[in-house]
Amino acid sequence: MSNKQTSESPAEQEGESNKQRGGLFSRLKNGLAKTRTQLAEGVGNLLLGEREIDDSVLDELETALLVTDVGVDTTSDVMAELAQRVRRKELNNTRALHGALAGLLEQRLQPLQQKLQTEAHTPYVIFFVGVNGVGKTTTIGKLAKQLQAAGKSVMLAAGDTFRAAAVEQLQVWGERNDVPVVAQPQGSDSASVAFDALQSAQAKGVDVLLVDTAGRLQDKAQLMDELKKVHRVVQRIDASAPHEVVLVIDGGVGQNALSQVKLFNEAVPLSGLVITKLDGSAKAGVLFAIAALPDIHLPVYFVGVGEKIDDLREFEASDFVSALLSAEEA
Ligand SMILES: Nc1nc2c(ncn2[C@@H]2O[C@H](COP(=O)(O)OP(=O)(O)OP(=O)(O)O)[C@@H](O)[C@H]2O)c(=O)[nH]1
Ligand SMILES: [Mg+2]
Repeated sequence: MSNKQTSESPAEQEGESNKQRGGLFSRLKNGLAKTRTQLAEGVGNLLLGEREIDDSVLDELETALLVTDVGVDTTSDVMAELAQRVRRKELNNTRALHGALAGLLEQRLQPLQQKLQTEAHTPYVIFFVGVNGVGKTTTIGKLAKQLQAAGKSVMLAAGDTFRAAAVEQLQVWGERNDVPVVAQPQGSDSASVAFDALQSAQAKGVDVLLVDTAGRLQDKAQLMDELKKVHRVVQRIDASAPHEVVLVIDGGVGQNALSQVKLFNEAVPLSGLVITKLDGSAKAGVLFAIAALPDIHLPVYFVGVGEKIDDLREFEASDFVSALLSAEEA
């Protein structure tokens, strides 16, 4: 399955968007530098030079993949496939091995690549959930701009009524994008904010309602209870809502992301993911672990590659693997 877009925009526009793509690509690449360096160190010159493949090359590659948090299962699957191809003489040197590795990794991430579509309902209600500090509020701010640029009207709901300054933080993003923010004072009922917001969004014919939620309450059980309540209350107005529940994950947390996926998915059924901070010291391998989850299949709608408003991009498996495996230069 490929979601490659065929662009029909005029050459000039395309040049502009390629330039932007280039900038984001290099940021992604820089962000993945740590993971990439681990890979490169582990496999010597595998990613750069061309030499014969022997057992030590394969051993080094296996260790390198494990170090980058790709996960035991993915690593052993990938290594078994590569070893078989080497035995069949299909891969004759490290350059060919590199290409085969890229292909196998991309194949695993391809199912995660899906676009967020907001046309099926009006208003299209999207909850953003996740532990504190992962980038929920920032992602909402960035996404509001992208949706507007795509011609959609947007409203924000300040559902994090727990943390001091959370409402103000969302209001700042609202002002920056010139979109309405529905809010109540700190300490109010989060479900009541979401309820008000959905009513208002319906009345105004808003296309997309982005609902911010708390990352921390007194304890985890309370946080999950609150999410369930917001979910329930919103359904009183629109039984089909929320249309998406997006879990935001900090790309630096490694395997811990898996327990966050499971934990939140038990409280409110998730429909997609955003992986933030891939410009930082991301443990990029965790995407493979997410892709390999046996019972939960979630698309990665976006990746965050910085704190600024334009630092959000759609996840593309091939770009991601290229950034991961590309050589140090350039
Ligand atoms: N470098 C980098 N920083 C990010 C990214 N996304 C968010 N941040 C930063 O991470 C910090 C936390 O972001 P928030 O959006 O406040 O996170 P949150 O999930 O809303 O946090 P709580 O409201 O406390 O639950 C802020 O300093 C953001 O600027 C990203 O993609 N890259
Ligand atoms: Mg927040």
